[in-house]
Amino acid sequence: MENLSIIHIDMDAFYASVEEHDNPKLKGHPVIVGGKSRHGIVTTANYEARRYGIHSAMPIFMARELCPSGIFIQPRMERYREVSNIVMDILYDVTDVIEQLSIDEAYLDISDIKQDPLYIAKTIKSEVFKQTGLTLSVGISYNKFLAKLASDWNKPNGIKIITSDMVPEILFPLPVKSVYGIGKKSAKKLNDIGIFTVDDLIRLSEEFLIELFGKSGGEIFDRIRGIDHRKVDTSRERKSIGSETTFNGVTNDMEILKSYLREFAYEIAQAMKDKGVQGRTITVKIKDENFVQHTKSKTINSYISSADEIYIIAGNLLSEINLEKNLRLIGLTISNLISLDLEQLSLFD
Ligand code: TTP
Ligand code: MG
Repeated sequence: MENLSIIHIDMDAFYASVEEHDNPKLKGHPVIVGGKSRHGIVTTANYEARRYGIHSAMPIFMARELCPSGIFIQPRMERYREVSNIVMDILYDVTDVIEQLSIDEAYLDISDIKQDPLYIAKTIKSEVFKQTGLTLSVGISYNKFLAKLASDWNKPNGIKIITSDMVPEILFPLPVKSVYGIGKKSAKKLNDIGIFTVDDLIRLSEEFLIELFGKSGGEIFDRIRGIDHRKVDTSRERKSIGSETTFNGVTNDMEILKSYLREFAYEIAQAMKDKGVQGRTITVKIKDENFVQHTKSKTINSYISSADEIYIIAGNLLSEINLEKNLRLIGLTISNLISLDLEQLSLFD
């Protein structure tokens, strides 16, 4: 059997689920997250609200007409980023070969891990649920295109494996727009010549597709046959810099914890200097004696890079963490980075 080496994960109704989790009274009601003004649009809706036909990018006023009893909430990006960081940290515990596609979506290449892919997927799901109370959907396959298709298959809270022998059965009935690389315009081009499904599309020659779409025609030709050579691209480096330590034993001694944060702050400041970046989100992460992880983040308005500034914010965050339980681990990261070079360049734009 082929190598099921790619996992794609996607959080379920992400922003809406975070809102439900933080305010359980919302559970069971249609929840719509989006800009409040008349001209605002829906960023996402929970599955209850989707039953009314509400979806991302729909104008809010239209969503209100479809579902007057809906609960409309303004996005809290900082909170979503914080949860996203926890999820990504869990993925980085599995492997470093990760490509984060958006705030709630990532590919993992698990070729080097000697565990059953299904077991890895279940571990990710249970760990994410444990640490965030949220569900996600996981797709497993032998390439990126199929893994992403798979994560969408049993949403929400799904797991789906696509093997090569399933490809015709799964791909052929799909509308052409489900194929990665076929956007709205290309779909229209195809529909105009009577091609609606992958089953229609697969009858076209590679030459014809290249004629129609240029170079990407060849990729589409391969893709609908279940072939996709794209690698999980780790070059989009994680936009954060951090350090963490697992203690030999456990501790909740504030002075000891603070001395770690001070040391991390100096390491981070040095690394930022080397890379020529500044940042404005500071996150303190801890793992308690029961292995439960907590994070506290603060985003400030201005970019900072000095060890002292980082340390002061980190210390304040630490004081907000409940230290009744002993800790096994403490970590500090800075994210929301900008490159100083880029900023200087942009002055001349
Ligand atoms: P998605 O993963 O596309 O959507 P979702 O997580 O809300 O729902 P599901 O995956 O279960 O279908 O996007 C992730 C988040 O990104 C989403 O919660 C809100 C945000 N988003 C926008 O801000 N604008 C958009 O147009 C879309 C599609 C998403
Ligand atoms: Mg999602």
